Amino acid sequence: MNVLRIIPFLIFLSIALTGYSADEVPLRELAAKRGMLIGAAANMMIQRGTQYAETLAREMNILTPENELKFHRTHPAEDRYDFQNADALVDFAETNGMKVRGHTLIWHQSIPRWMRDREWTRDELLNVMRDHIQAVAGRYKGRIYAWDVVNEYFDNKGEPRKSLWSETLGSAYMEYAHHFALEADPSAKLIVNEYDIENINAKSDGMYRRVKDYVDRGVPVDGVGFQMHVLYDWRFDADEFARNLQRFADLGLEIHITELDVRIKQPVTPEKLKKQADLYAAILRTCLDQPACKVFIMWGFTDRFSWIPFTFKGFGDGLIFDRDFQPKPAYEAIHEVLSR
Ligand code: 9MR
Repeated sequence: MNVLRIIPFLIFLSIALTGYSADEVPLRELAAKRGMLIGAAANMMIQRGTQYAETLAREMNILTPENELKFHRTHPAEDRYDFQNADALVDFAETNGMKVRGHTLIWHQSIPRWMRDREWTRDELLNVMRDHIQAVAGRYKGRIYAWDVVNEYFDNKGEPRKSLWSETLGSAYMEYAHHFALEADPSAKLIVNEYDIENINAKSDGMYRRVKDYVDRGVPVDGVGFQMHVLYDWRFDADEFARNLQRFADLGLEIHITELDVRIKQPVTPEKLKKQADLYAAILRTCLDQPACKVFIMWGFTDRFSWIPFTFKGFGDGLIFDRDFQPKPAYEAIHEVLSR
């Protein structure tokens, strides 16, 4: 038999087996044409999983280290920093022509034991903050597209949340952190990252007042990060979301969707996957319609690795590739929106 004649069959077979057609234009290419960054949170599977690494590099043009830049990981002892894993993720991104979002310099979580085990004076804690930001943001100077300088600063009333940082340094601790970050890496965009601020509510109003005050007083800030950990049957109000984004854009700030996932209550059905896909598409459309919305990042990309099942019992499947790295309806929906 002529070998050439079985080539189409082999191609068909490989598509049938992998489910993925190499002809399909990757998301990152479509996003780039729209002047947008599309990405995912990534973990150390970049070193252990070929399919993991390949899918990430093929589809995304930006990544966020899911955990490896957090305080307790990079700064495990007072006099010791550890950048091994963070370096690997930043190197992986650069090797694959991807940008990196830095997550996160200061957070009320991920405080290492050495900090929790003692009391701090204001001056001491301010020094810890400055040293940490200089060390971490300084190490990656010029290589980080944007930093979530402070993560989850607000409580649900829109006031500064009680934490070691706010209780020792007062609510101005976020300003200090922004000044230190600007000093350490003048080229990184400085972002205030938060959850549950999609709608116009007390929390997003608090965010608005705070960043407007920063803009008015010249405190360095470049944008607002909308995490968006949402439910598949969330009653998404695209108009309200668009109006909310607009008020931040009107301050001259960028908008980053930073941690989107759309969790499904088990069992998963085709109807739920369709709702999930529609929601992904609608959120992306709103972002595309807003010139200030430059970044669309999901909190992972394969259902094989996600924080959701560990945190929300009975929920899962929140991402756009399934556990076997096959595109889900949500992938197709995003692909279609970006192709238009
Ligand atoms: O997905 C992250 C999970 O692996 C970590 O155990 C957890 C605690 O560090 O943080 C998760 O990521 C969170 C992110 O850093 C901030 N916004 C909420 C995310 C989900 O909890």
